[in-house]
Amino acid sequence: MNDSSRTGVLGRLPGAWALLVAACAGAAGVAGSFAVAAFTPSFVAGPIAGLLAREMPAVVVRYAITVLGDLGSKLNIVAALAISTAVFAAAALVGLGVARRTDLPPVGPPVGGALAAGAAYAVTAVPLPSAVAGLAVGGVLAAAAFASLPDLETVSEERRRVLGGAASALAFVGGGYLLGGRGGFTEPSGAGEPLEVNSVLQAEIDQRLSQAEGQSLDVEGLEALVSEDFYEVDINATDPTLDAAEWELTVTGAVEEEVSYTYADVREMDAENRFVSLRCVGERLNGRKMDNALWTGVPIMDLVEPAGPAEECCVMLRAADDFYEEFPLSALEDGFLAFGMNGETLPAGHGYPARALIPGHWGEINVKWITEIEILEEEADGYWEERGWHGTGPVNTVAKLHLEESLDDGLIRVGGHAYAGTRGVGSVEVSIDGGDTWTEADLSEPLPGDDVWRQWVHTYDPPDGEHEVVVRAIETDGTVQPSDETDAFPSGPSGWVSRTVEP
Ligand SMILES: Nc1nc2c(c(=O)[nH]1)N[C@H]1C(S)=C(S)[C@@H](COP(=O)(O)O)O[C@H]1N2
Ligand SMILES: [Mo]
Repeated sequence: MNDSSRTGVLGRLPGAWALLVAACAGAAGVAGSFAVAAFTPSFVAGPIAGLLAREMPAVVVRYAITVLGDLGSKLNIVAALAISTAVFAAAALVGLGVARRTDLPPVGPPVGGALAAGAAYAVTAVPLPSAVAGLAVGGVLAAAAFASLPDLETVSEERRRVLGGAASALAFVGGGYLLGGRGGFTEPSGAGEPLEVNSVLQAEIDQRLSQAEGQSLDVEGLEALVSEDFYEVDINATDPTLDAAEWELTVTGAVEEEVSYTYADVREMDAENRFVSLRCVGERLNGRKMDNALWTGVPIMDLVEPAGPAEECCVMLRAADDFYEEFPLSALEDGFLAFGMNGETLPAGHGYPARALIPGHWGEINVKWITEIEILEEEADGYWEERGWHGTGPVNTVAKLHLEESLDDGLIRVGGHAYAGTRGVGSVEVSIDGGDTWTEADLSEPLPGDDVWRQWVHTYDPPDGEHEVVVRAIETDGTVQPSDETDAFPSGPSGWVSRTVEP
């Protein structure tokens, strides 16, 4: 590299080319962070996405949840990726600028890289992925410099720099995507692995899972009684990565004496298996945020009672992701602390190493990654209640319609799932004339437990032309689910699901 080309490398870079090189460096920095951290809170975009979701005005978040749904959380992640890229690109631009001003091209890559690493560390507080992000930013700047060597003469100098930057960024992004997609260099966490329990409990898990399989209606396209793909709702884009060996759950607040439990303590207690269904208050009426699993864990009061809780009011559950929800102590009394899901340790996304399950209540108080049970003497607002929601009470009853198919003989089959919390689903009724007349649907046999959904199907001979299919659940005590339709905000969706069917 001779002296004049070195000065040319970073010294006289025109604005547009510099921006392109910086953008490449920014993308490479994000890829570098992802390569090491994968999609965890150590990935630079993770905390930024969380910050965006937390600090965004409640009305924007509500719009994202109720109108955009899953698209909302995708946009949140895209925005966080864009911000991370921009921050790294800014670091790269400073590097390029310093190189130009000082007329010392070799300082560009280290300056840009160090700034990027510093920014990543400021966001994540994790050294290794931040350092790799910085190396990637510096690497692209260096590649841009290298590509401007005079032996690549057929292309103009600036274009060579951008090509060099882009080629190296592509390598970083590709490599980062592959490595990060495989979990990066994060330690295996123990989440979602076979649950080691005693043989009695294991036999019951096997028996209940096969019972659920056997009782699931044999209808293709209808999700089984144990969900294959259990929905996830989180305040953050990334799941906290907790180490069970270091995890502790503490009972605090209005108690005679604070008590803490390690994971080993919990695993030594008498455990049970329970089917519990969950439904999110923010979902659409006929949405997909309702599922069922077989959970293994301990009654939550077995952990709370030794602390001597005051008996008056309520409880705040707090979690490692800074989520917190408050509800009456009476609801906690039926609560469960789960460490297993369908025969495995909890998957990271469902609260590893442990979560609360509060039967019959909206999903949000089923706190994942739980770390603290605080007994309160006065009511307080939880995370979502501070944002205007009323999602701490019992779920609304619903019968969803997700399956609609024409059978060979001209008949039509509709089906779905019905859930009524601890009130239980007694029957499901279907109308094919917009609600004038009703017929009872076929139901799956009830699974053991008092908070479990049921499947329903109904096959009928359709009238000519378009008709309105309506479905409603009847609770075990005969109460017909209310027909009035309400939005998810603030107290959860309610109403009869209907669909126009054309034979
Ligand atoms: N720690 C923590 N717990 C949480 C949440 C969260 O964001 N953080 N989301 C809640 C909400 S809104 C719902 S609907 C349920 C969903 O549980 P799942 O993700 O296992 O389906 O978890 C609840 N528990
Ligand atoms: Mo939720």
